[in-house]
Amino acid sequence: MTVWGADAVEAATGELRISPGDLVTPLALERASERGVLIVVAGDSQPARPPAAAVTSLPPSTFPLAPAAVPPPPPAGALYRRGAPLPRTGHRPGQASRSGPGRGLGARPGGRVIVVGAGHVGMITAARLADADVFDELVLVDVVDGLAAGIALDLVHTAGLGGYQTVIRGVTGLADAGPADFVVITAGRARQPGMSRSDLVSTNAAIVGDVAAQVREASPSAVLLVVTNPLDEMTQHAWQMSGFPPGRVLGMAGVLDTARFEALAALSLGRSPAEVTVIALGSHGDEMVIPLSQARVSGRPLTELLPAAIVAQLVDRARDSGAEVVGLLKKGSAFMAPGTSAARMVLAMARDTGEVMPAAVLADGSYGIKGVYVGLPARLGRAGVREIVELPLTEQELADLRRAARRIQERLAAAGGAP
Ligand code: 2OP
Repeated sequence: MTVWGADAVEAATGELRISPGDLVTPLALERASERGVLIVVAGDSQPARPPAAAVTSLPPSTFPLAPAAVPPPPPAGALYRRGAPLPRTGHRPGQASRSGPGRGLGARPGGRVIVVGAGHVGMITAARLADADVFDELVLVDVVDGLAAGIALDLVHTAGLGGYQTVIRGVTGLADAGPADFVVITAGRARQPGMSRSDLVSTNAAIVGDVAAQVREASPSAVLLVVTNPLDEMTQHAWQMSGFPPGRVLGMAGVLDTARFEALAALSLGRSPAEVTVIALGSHGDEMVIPLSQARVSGRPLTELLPAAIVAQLVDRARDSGAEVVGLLKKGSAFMAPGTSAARMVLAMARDTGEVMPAAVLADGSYGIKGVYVGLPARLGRAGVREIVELPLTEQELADLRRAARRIQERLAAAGGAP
């Protein structure tokens, strides 16, 4: 059986010939429909144009498994296309696969992933990626002598228990890591009690800027995922310093904020987080926007199931969850959910799933926002951000989102454009 992806449709002229039993991915169907490419099953006398409905009616297990070692270029004009449908089956914005990272999809795209920064977040990101066993090689990088190597060795010892074959190394510099398909930047100072994420701006800008410039040289084709705080500003800075196209630089925060809200709402409802569907947008901080118009519990509006005052408390608590963990730990910040969220995004991209996740992306005019990195729904694929997806938000939610973008822009300007 062959899995036909969007790249095959892009390469096809007029028609794409497949064999009975082959699988055509939802994105491929969508592109075929857009490009007017006929999908012809050998032996079929009646070649058919793919029905638009088929794009959303396939189960998630039919999503592309990214067999290509080299990521296909994004289809011209498709990046950041607006108004594309959200996936209707199986996965939800920001929601981890219920079968766990790396399980159940059968995908092993291979390649190399680098995690820069072997602190707590980097360590958990690496552990989740190792567990998923989808990469040929995982390299941890940290300037502290022995730290990355020590954690890498610890993970190597875990391979038999975790059942993974990924080769794992730890080095002190990006130059020793080799070129990668994905680079996750977790390096930087973490918050201490009493600090806001913005207090970290100058310290972390120097670190992130330096790493992004090195990635440009060492991994010129990589997708760069930024995790370092303040997230939105650091992602914009990494984009500028890398010189990469914006679709290949994105930030992880919305997946984490979404997971937190879903967990807290599930506790309030006495339900499973799997039943709660939310997407956290805006900034990773005070201007986080949780559009309640989109919030569902097993398909029912969340606002019908909980009193408004409780929902408001949940939003506040989700927004302040990072600080709540910092306050409890007294030293350092959260790492379990942040590391798991980062790994979740990398795995979605590596497997080219086409999932829509909240991510810090360069706004392209969608939602009336342009030219600044802010949390928006993004369809992710092997080459990074395929498109920004526009959801039908209320006027107030739109206003809140635009305010978040303005505040990020103001902070960037205060920090001197590039912080
Ligand atoms: C958090 O919210 C570390 O920013 C991260 O916990």
